[in-house]
Amino acid sequence: MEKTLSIIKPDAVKKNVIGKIIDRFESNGLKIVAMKRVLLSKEVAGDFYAIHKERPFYNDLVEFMISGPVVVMVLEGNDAVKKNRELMGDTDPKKAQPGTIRSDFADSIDANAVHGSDSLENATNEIAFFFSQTEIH
Ligand code: IDP
Ligand code: MG
Repeated sequence: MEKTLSIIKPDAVKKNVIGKIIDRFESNGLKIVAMKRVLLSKEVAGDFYAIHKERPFYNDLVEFMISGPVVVMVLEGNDAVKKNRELMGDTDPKKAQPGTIRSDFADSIDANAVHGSDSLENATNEIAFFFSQTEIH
């Protein structure tokens, strides 16, 4: 069993498709073992995406992530990291396979509906960034 971090981004929360996205996870064998809806501060969003600090889109990404509430979740299941990335689809919704979350619910590469950890190591760090052990069951 693996755990991974998922974030439903402000664009998808505004579209009122939290339930539809969560259904993709639950229908594909992933279980939500922690969840909260939060409005990130600039500092927290900036820290979370610190690995992208040198990328040209970093400031826009941080501004976007604080533009409205997000839903942060820990997903658990077999191969959870890879399975979540498959369900999400390509970073660019226009390149994402039909039937993936980003293809179905996202409009652009900067407003792309969901975040998902890209490795087991990053998943462990990202989960600890948002949740204490007592919040994961
Ligand atoms: P990922 O979310 O598919 O793992 P990353 O390369 O880790 O993609 O990028 C993190 C986030 O930064 C993306 O989800 C997207 O919101 C944003 N992003 C990535 N590349 C670009 C870009 O070329 N232009 C604008 N935003 C981007
Ligand atoms: Mg990434």
